[in-house]
Amino acid sequence: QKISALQKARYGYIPKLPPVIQEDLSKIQAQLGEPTEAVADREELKKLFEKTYGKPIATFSRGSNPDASKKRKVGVILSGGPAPGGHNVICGLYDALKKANRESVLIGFKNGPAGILENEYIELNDKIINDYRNTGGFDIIGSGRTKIETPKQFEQAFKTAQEQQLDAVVIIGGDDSNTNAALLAEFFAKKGTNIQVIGIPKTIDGDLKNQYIEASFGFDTATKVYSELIGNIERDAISSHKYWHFIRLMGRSASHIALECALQTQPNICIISEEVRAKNMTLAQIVDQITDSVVKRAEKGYNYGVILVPEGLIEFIPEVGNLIEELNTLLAKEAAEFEKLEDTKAQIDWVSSKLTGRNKDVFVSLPAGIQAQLLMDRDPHGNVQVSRIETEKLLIEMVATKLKKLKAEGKYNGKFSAINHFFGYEARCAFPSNFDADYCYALGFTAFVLIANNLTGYLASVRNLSRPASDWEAGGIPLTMMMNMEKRHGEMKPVIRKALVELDGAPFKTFASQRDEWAVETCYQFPGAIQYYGPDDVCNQPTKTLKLEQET
Ligand code: FBP
Repeated sequence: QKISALQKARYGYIPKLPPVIQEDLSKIQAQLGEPTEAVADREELKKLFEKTYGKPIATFSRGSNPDASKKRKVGVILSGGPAPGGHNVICGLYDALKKANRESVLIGFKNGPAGILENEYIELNDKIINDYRNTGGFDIIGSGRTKIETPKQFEQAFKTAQEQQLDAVVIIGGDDSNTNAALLAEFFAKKGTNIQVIGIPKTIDGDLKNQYIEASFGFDTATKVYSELIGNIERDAISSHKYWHFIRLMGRSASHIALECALQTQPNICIISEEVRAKNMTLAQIVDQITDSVVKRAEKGYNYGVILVPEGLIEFIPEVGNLIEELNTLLAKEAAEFEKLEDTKAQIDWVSSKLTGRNKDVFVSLPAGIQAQLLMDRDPHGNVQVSRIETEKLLIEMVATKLKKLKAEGKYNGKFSAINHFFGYEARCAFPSNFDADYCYALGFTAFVLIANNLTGYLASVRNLSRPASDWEAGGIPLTMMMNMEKRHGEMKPVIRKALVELDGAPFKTFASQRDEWAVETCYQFPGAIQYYGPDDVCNQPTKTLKLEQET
């Protein structure tokens, strides 16, 4: 198989590690702090996680851990959407395992959590690992969105772990997959076994973070790729002066991706879903905000612009959010009846007849295309598949209608020609930036050190990320500490709390302090493509979000 010149060059890249984990592994000891508490719903969670609730935070320091060199067998799972750097997590885990004991074995469960349920796996070896170092994608073993949920599935996972004689399972996933990791750790502990479960914070969405987990891997690379593309479109806009570009960006719920891209590219408008919810904005108000910028720019002779729309927006508009909540419960409860309906039209009619009050009015007022998209299958975690709802088209349609009205009233005299884009899958498998390559390799190593210190129910953590890797600190955060109870499929479930954009945080405030100017003037910035080789300020910079968060 022929490989590209860049892939060949990236094989030679040596990821940087935090100093403490560069040590001889038998000299790294986990230091345990005080017991911890969950972010909310502590009593319910204590009952659900009898064995694993409230563990202390773990940090690493020089000491003695003769157990590290024990021969081990570990299984690894890639879960959910791909994120750049996943291969390096596996490489880091493999290298650490083999460094501690050459006889140890790493198996990769195939195609996500389904792999452990069905005992489908491959044994990883030097050849396979070397072929995937510093590459994007999750194709080394494949990924999937199966949820380990039912008692039968937990038993199946346990059976596989026992048959395989695993010492530990490492789950590389987002908030939902790490919720699974916490449940599995508890299940194994209740079974009286020592099989450990360690999670790794993955997702381009950037919403698996908190005081201790500074970033999920993949966010850095994905936002750099999207920002490159947005910058290129901005340059096209100022070259040809023809179009308003409406760009929807992946990120499911939170607007971290849109905000980071806005900070990098300074578009005319970037909608932040969390602000829409906080201000209880209606769809009509969002349309007014965009229209206002279009009108003002037209007065200056700029009949072009760039608008960023986070894909989660639709759920955060309070009136649409309420509608989606009622729809989720309705579709979960009356799934059998819904499935019998012949076509989309029948589904829309049936749903319209079942909805109540204001939700019904909102649903009926939406274009048929969006109505149909709102009824599409939920993912296995019960979430609406927002990546398939074309909010940017909805906004274009509504802005165009509003501008027509203003034109008729003599309040607008420009030209509005809009183009819609969706940037999502383009970035999830990019070659990881140096930051993600280093961070992920360090997370893989960290997972091993947690295992070697007999810990279970932890998320690997590497901190101090806005500083050079020589200042990074590795450790583990108990999974139950990040959990609360939320409604899923109409039922209350334990889940890791998603981190949304904080409106009093530095990234949002920095954006908000400049956006009025961006809305009217042309202040675009062109970040260009990710650079892997060159000066530090070009190729070794973390995201603006991380820098701003850590400066304050
Ligand atoms: P994860 O949370 O699994 O990392 O996935 C993130 C994501 O890329 C979201 O941004 C997007 O909404 C979703 O996956 C798309 O899912 P799918 O890959 O199933 O189309």
